[in-house]
Amino acid sequence: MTTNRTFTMLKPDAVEKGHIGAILDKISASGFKIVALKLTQMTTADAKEFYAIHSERPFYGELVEYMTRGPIVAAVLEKDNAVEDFRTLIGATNPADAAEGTIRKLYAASIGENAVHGSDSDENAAIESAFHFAGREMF
Ligand code: IDP
Ligand code: MG
Repeated sequence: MTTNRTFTMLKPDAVEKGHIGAILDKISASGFKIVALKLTQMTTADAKEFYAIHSERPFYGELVEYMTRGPIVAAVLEKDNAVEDFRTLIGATNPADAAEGTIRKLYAASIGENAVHGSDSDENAAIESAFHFAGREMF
């Protein structure tokens, strides 16, 4: 996996509120190329596995419930310095702490329902992309 890619999900709250187009537009306008894209829904087993690193945290059950309650948009994005630049674009986990103009500041309701996911490392970007996409679905 090249190091100029990251993985994102537009989470169920963002999809429910009709923000798919606006968020994808902002991502594109910020210089990211979409190289994989789908509307999908995670099963409970999927969400437990995807967020296994958080299994001991008090919010794990709530997180799995939230992430499985409706469809998400999964995408792989390409740009120089993709992982770090995308984390900057989405803003802090808690939208109350997110910088002005970030996706979470604009579209997230709370620390739990925070509209969007962004990988935290090149290694996790590759793992998370492969979790959601077959090789032939990534361009
Ligand atoms: P990140 O998404 O900014 O990387 P993480 O700490 O990796 O944040 O947490 C993963 C996800 O778990 C968050 O995006 C959010 O949906 C949820 N989460 C994190 N902290 C809390 C919390 O304190 N309460 C409820 N949900 C949380
Ligand atoms: Mg994280």
